[in-house]
Amino acid sequence: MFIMKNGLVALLVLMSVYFTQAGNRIIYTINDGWRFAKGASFGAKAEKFDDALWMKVNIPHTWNNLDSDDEIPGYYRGQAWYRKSVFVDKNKQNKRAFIYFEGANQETSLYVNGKFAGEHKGGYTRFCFDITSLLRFGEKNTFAVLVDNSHNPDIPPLSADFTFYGGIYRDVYLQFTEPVHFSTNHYATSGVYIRTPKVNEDEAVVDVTCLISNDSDSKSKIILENVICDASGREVEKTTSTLALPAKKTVTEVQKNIRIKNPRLWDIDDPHRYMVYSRVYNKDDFRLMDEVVTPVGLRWFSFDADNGFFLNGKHRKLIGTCRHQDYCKKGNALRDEMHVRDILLIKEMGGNFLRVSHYPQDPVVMEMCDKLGIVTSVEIPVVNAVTESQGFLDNAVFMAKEMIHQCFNHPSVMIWGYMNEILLRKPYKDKKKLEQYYLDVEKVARTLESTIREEDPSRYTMMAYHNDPDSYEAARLTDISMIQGWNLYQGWYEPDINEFQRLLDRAHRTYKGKVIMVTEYGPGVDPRLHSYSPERFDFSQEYGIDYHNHYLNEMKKRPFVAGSSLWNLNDFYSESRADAVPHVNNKGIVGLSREQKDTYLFYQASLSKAPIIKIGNREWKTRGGVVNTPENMCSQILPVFTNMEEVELIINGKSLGKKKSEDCIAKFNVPFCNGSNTVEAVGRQAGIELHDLISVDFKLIPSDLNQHEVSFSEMNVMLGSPRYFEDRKAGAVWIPEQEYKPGSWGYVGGTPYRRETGFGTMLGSEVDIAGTDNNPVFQTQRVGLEAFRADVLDGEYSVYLYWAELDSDTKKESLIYNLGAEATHSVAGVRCFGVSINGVSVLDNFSITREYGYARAVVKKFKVVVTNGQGLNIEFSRQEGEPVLNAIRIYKN
Ligand code: GCB
Ligand code: CA
Repeated sequence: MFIMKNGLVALLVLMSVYFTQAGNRIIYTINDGWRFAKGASFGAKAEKFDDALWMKVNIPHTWNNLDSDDEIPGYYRGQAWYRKSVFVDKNKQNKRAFIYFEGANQETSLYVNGKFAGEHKGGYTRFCFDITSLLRFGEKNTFAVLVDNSHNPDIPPLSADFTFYGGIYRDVYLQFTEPVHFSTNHYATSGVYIRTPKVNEDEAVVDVTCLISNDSDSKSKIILENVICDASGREVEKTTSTLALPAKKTVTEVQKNIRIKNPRLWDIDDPHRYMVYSRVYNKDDFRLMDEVVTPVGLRWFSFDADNGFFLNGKHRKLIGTCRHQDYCKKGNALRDEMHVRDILLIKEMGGNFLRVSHYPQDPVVMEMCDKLGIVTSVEIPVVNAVTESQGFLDNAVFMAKEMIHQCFNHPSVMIWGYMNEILLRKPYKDKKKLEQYYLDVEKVARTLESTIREEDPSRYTMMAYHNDPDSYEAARLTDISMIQGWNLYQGWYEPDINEFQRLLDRAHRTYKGKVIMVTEYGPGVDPRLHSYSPERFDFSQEYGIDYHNHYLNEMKKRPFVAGSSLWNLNDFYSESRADAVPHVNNKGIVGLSREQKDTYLFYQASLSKAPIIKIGNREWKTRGGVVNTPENMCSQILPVFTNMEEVELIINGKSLGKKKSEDCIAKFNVPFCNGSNTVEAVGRQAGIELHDLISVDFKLIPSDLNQHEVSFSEMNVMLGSPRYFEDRKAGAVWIPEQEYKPGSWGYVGGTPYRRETGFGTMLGSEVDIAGTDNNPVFQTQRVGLEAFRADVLDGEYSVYLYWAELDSDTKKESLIYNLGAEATHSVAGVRCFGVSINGVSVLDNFSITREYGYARAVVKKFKVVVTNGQGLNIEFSRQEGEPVLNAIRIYKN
């Protein structure tokens, strides 16, 4: 029929249909509808097994995503099983069949129809098994997968500040090919590797290495073709060679010196990707047997110890983030789209660098970095410590090889990393043993370094240290990698923020010839916390800005700092952490659900080339404060983040005038009224006008409780605290304490609770408070207070008193992730006190620990009738130790 109309076209159409069916590999995910059960399940690998009562899950899946919600310390680390019946149709009968796991943490064994198919160690790299001989075609097949995330001393990481989620948490695929195909058994890559030994503006030289397997019983003659196309799909170069493939053998063929004239380079601002179509044809009938497509970016780059990073001959300061594969309530089991969004966030922020930390991540992450022009470093998860065993070394080396081969073709990758803060956990105090341990760490480092350089001499190597240069020198680790990465937290874990730049200068002076990057820096920021007197470790958004502003400025001043990756793009779970949000590391510039903190907006304004204007505090939607203007409003500072010179701010239709921005921040004193407020920022520059608009629900709390302009309905006050806290689940506003004055409200007597740390005393506590998701309400306290008074009008009130004992009964608790420094908690002893409200004793001989123990949230609600203009007077009487109060809520009924 076709031939009658147009013979040639019809023939082409028929041929291409035939080719796609016969030649192209078939690959699809089998993510959905697995049966899952935790625990060692006897017989679960068998073909016939009753899993009908098992939970149904979809991959990506982890069994630890909700473990941080409960109070039970730790998370499930052990075995679990996944089972699924998979129908494979008859058409695939004569093909080779493979299964790919993009990642499963951390030891995996697969059984197909009851038979062992393969196993893999390590949680962050891809693996593939040939299952051809185990499959039944035209029938259902049983896949049973055993995954185990138990601690294994031979598999990195041993310990780290993140949760080692167990599960098949990345995509699983089935793949079918002809018996002659690009190899699948070389570190589970596509079997095609692309090198660009020479690239400049005039010419690029490309070498394509192809591994081709002949799984059939007879020898085969093939034509290998590599076609390079530009981004528009136009063919640029093409090479072919004829090969003889012996039966049951894999052959490596390198097509060398493919020249591209005037190449369009891969660059940060123009990340142009060529595509290489590698094809295998049957020599006899020109039938397409297999095809693989690989991106190639043509670029050259170098790092210089004094002048930093150069891409395609141009100096570029690398500025970006680290990232964990982690999301609110999902753990590490993220869908592709979620990974993609994260990389977009970096690009939209103006970032040009991603430290893929602390392990290789989903393939789409790397693909996005290629597409968006984000330079990357990728590393294996050798973190905190090593095991002195051959097994550990072998696994680490294997992981490095997997990483290199699996990420090899990504133009964005320019650095391979392999150790992070490896001396953070020193297993020995004994000097001799420690020296022996150092020798072993050094051996692991040197072996990894030489492995990486051998596998890929085209890129740089990097190791990341924490601020303990003496130890790294003692272990002879400072000279091994080509780049030194420094993870620096001065002004966070350590008190003096200015130490940061001194340490940088010291490193530059001391380690001559070494390229220096700041691989981590960052403060904890709980997006719900604000403070107008920000200080270290208060987790406020405002301290976050001060810290990042300081670091960014100091790095910009130093050309020898080749680049930086702030810690971290996103908040992430770390089971053993106790911070403002329990089990969560809050150093993200976006939250667990990707809400943008002020720190993100600050970077966006600082790094973006296009004009940008963003009102800060935009996630602080329910805001509050005490009346402090003659017009009965509350004036609070509001930052606007912008790279425009001048901003005008308009509140509820009234202009507050213009302000110049400094370090991309313009701060306004904004008078908020009770209820809903609209805030608009306007930037004008060179003919453009940009607007940003937010709305704020403001809860005004009167200072003078006897006036009628602003009536009192409720107040939530955190004692011993200068912070503001938004309880997002209740839409409630918590405000700082103030001292009582007649006619108003506040505390009488006492001092804010401070804790001892290795670096002096700090406000509040950082222990996790059990029984609440509002840690900050309980983590500060007023010690030795005599009373809390509020001169409210007559009426009925609910008074809620909030307590948590912050003094533990054990003297010393080493913080888990304070980079070595030790913190102490003072001993509570016996604390007993009485509480009376308006002269009536409501609690006597009250001991928090006797009834509730240490660090548990306690809220007691009292109904109180206020008459005769007496107001509220809550008095605390000392019985043993000092009385305390953590917070108070007064609510008019
Ligand atoms: C570090 C670690 C990182 C931690 C971070 C922190 O130096 O490399 O894994 O999460 O500090 O927040 O303490
Ligand atoms: Ca994926």
